[in-house]
Amino acid sequence: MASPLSALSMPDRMMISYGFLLVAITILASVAFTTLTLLPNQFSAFATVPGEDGTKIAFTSDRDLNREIYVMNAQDGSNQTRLTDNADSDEFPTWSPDGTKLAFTSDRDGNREIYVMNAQDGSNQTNLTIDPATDEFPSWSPDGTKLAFTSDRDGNTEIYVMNAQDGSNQTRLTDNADSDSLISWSPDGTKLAFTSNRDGNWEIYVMNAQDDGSNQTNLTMNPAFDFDPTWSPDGTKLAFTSDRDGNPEMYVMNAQDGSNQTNLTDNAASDGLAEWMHSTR
Ligand SMILES: [Ca+2]
Ligand SMILES: [Ca+2]
Ligand SMILES: [Ca+2]
Ligand SMILES: [Ca+2]
Repeated sequence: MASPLSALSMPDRMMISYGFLLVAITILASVAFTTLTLLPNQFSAFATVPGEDGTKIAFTSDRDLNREIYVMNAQDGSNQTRLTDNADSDEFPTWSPDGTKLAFTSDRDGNREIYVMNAQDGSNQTNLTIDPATDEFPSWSPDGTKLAFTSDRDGNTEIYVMNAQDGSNQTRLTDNADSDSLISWSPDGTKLAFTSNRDGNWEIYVMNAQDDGSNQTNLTMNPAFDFDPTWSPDGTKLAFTSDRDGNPEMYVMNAQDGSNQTNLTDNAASDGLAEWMHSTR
């Protein structure tokens, strides 16, 4: 494993200007550039994901000498409980929509796989992917029945879906020689937004989630670095990060056709890595 900085092929200006967002950028970049990176030791706890009802946070820590997944009470950090316990890296926990399960990545079986476990106590840790390639970054469908993920099992980073219950029906949705990653489900579960460099630079795409990835459409169509889409709760808009105006800014656009791409932050500092507030929680 290389260090994060040396492993990343992200343009230097992005790495320098993001500063405090380095940790998140490192995670994103490890997807976008199919490079697995180890985060610096000083980031002992670097990944947080709120539970469905907002009362718990799952996170990753190396406090017990290697990366394990923990949960704690979101309000005050009490009841920090380790859910995984093995000598290899367990990380990137993400809550199922009903808050009962956590999907995560682990290399305990010799390569990166996607696991699920019961969020309550870490029981039933199950390897869903079982493939010698690098399988990572699981993303739950809104109804909790499917997990989208990335894998390089077919030679480069592609997006796949599988049944969340048992890993059956692992289906490739993208098929090209470049990288496809950073998946975001539309709120109704019918579409996936993602980032790809198939057209020569990083762009935001959407595709149908339910019929093997049809209608893959480039929404941004801009020579700059456009990445990390996230849907509005009503499914009509996508927020994303772009450096088209000289430094990373937060943009929104219409999810249907990429129209009305608007810079929301518009300042000299670095802005990005958005998460849209859920209107129904
Ligand atoms: Ca571990
Ligand atoms: Ca694997
Ligand atoms: Ca690809
Ligand atoms: Ca672009």
